[in-house]
Amino acid sequence: MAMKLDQIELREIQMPLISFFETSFGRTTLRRIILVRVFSDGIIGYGEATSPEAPFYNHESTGTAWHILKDFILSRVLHAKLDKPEEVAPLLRPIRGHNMAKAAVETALWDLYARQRQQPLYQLLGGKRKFINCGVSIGIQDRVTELLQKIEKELKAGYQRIKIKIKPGWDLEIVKQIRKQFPEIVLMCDANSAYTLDHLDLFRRLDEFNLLMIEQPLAWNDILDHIKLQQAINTPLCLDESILDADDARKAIEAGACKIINIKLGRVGGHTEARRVHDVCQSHRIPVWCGGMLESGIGRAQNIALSSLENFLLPGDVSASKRYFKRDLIAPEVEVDSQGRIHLLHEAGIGFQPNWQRIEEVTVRTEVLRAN
Ligand code: OSB
Ligand code: MG
Repeated sequence: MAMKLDQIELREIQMPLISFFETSFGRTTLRRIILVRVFSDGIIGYGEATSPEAPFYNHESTGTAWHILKDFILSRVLHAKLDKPEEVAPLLRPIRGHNMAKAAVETALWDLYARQRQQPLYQLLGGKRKFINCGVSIGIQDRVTELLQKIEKELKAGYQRIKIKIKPGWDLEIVKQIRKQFPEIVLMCDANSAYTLDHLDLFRRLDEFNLLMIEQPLAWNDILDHIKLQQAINTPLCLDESILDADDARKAIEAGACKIINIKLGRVGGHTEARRVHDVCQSHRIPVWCGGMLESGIGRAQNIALSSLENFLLPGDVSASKRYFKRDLIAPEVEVDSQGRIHLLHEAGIGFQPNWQRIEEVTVRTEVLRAN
């Protein structure tokens, strides 16, 4: 059995963010992240549950992911006879939803599989890129002057695209001020479902500001109203929260609900489904980009591998470790070059080595399940 597991370990780590990250659904200051390790014959694979601390982005949280992993996922995976990581998603299909919990194990098994073969994960996934193009996501600030300063700093660092978070009361006027100071930059905004069709007039006015796209303006589980909104404006809509698998992507595209899709490993349940979403989009000529969930280095490295696929045609939200944490959990830390690019590493698996001493320091609880 290619992937006979000896042991699976869950670990909750806690790391403060360098500065708070605020979206339309709230402010994050401390990340509570679950790391997964899968052990097979001396080789270890690493994954991360990207669930946020509270269920305000989707229904998942650090607590629910821990529960679903510990009580339902670990034993199923530990006792399954798996040959390939593609078999993990079908094995976990009876568990409804909880894609972020599932993806933590699924991506760890992809890392393990790649390390067993001594091949970079990105190559096993079919990625061809030598580097990935990076943008940044900048949260809601207390004052617009602070936002303008942050944008300036990220542009100087080389990032290729600026995304700002919007919510009612922090939208049109903010975009206006950004455009006044930075008329030409590649700019987009992400609403995290803060609006309804009652705000149609606002979106018509945003149309004048040459935004690359507007991400998830309407409800987290909606397709129909996004179709209506996309018909009413020129700016491309991008779906994030609403797309949970390749079939959702196909339906949204066929219906005209969006022109771009954000792919997140956690939201779709891992690499196998992420690649399916990528392929469906590619066959419809819909560009994709890789979203982020304020990941530690482990999840960040997984995102980099995914982003190497061909149809990741737009800069993603995968950026340098130092934007989030004083010290990351991997060596080397993720860095971006002066042109806003992250270069793929050629080591086996996710390419980065976990910094074990650092991981121990930030661990707050551990759960281990052993075979026999
Ligand atoms: O919607 O893309 C989002 C962070 C937390 C929850 C949702 C989102 C985000 C981001 C940050 O935009 C992306 C990142 O830099 O990791
Ligand atoms: Mg988003």
